[in-house]
Amino acid sequence: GARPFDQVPGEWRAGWLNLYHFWKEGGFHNVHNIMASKFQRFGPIYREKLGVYESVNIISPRDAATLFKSEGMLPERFSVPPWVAYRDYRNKPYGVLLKTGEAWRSDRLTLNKEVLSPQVVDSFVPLLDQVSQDFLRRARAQVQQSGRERWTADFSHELFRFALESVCHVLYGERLGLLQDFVDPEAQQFIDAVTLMFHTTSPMLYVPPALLRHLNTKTWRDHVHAWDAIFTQADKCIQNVYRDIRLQRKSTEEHTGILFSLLVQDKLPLDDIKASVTEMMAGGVDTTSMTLQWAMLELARSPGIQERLRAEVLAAKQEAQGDRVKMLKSIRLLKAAIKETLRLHPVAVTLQRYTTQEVILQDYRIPPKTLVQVGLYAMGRDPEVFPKPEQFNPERWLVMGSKHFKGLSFGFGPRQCLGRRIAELEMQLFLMHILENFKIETKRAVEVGTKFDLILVPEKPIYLRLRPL
Ligand code: HEM
Ligand code: 2DC
Repeated sequence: GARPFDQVPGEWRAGWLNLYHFWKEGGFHNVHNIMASKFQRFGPIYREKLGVYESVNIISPRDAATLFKSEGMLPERFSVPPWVAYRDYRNKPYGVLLKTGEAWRSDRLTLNKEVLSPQVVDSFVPLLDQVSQDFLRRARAQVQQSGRERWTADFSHELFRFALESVCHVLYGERLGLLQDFVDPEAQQFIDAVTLMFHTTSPMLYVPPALLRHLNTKTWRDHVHAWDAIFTQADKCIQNVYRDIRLQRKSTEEHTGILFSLLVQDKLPLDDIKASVTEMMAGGVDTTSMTLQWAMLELARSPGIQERLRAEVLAAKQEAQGDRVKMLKSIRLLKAAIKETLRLHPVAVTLQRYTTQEVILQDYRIPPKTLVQVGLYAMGRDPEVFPKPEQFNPERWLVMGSKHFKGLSFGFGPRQCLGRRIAELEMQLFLMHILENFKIETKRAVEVGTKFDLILVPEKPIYLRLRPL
């Protein structure tokens, strides 16, 4: 029979002491590297306890498969304590991100139809395409202004605005105008609030929700302010659409957008719609923008790969005669390049599930209700899983023998990323347009490390250059 749970390697007896060591190692910004070195030290499975939170950590695609195949109908991940604490503190309803059980499932099924299903995602293409076109216009204007036939910058702020504009266009069917010269200060505040919200989450990640309020630290107060700003701004956007419907300012044909469909369908109570739409608006800023930034850095460092992607995009364009929906069906290598970017630079350091039954991982018996984490960052850089992991090589996704549970950047199963299709389309369209029009360049030698700020982000600014073809 399999080995008992108690024999899983690791240091899991002294939770608070571990948390202290973790903190001393600069753990709050270094979770990804600490995990990778624990897999080095303990092997492909280890047990850990930080504060009151115990977990089992795994790295192999086979174990991930075992975990996800046993997750059942109502999968649950680690609920980020400060996020729960904020909602309880302000008496706000949870959206799908934090709901559990049947309540999660019924909201999620309704949302899936409007956000994730193949029938609706094609209708996002023109909305997202417009935003990419505006980014191009802006890039051309910047090139003009520079007088030097190029635009050199740290693109993170541009990409934050691009990402928020994109997600709002599909959510609300309306433009915010974030790619114009004048940017609404409230929209900029929203962007800053999301970054602050993530940044203040990580130091409180292993503190139980009830304790956070009572400790009332500066980090907690900043966190509350950040969420307040997020909810206030999202509420304004939601109210606008809601008012248009009540006043019948827009007809059903004319109006597009996820929120509109959810409101007219009337399947979810308004408060639940609001909660999940707010989560999507906030979830749509740092995730895709940081991934695009990493993607451009990787392409700038590999001019040969960039040329091959450009050739693919230009051929697709010719064949589809500019029809973007058609083009999106023949850009295999570009899609692989996005997967490859997320392998090296995942947004989520881990995926997590609570087991609902006993599972066997690495021949250990893991009891029900255990938090199991898949070390996504560590897996992406494990030479056993991805030969020569340090090489950015999109083609590996096209030739790999078995991709079984290796492409997990958006999670897995019914609890996977709700924004996945929006994110993928948004990133594909953006990169298509950039590759059609610009060369992406950088100083060849730059190495940029990773920092954990709840999501994984570049540890320092990335300077890139766009040069018209
Ligand atoms: C959940 C990754 C963009 C909204 C998740 C999860 C991951 C993830 C790994 C957890 C999945 C799991 O536990 O199996 C990413 C990546 C993105 C991205 C890599 C872009 C590069 C977005 C966008 C939105 C969004 C654009 C909003 C439109 C959400 C929501 C959940 C989620 C609401 C929770 C879903 C639930 O619990 O039912 N994402 N995400 N994400 N994401 Fe994303
Ligand atoms: C952070 O140990 C590290 O997509 C923790 O768009 C485990 C953990 C749990 C949930 C993960 C989180 C990590 C990283 C950020 C994720 C989140 C689930 C959804 C969220 C991956 C790995 C994210 C960024 C959402 C955020 C939506 C929010 C702004 C409303």
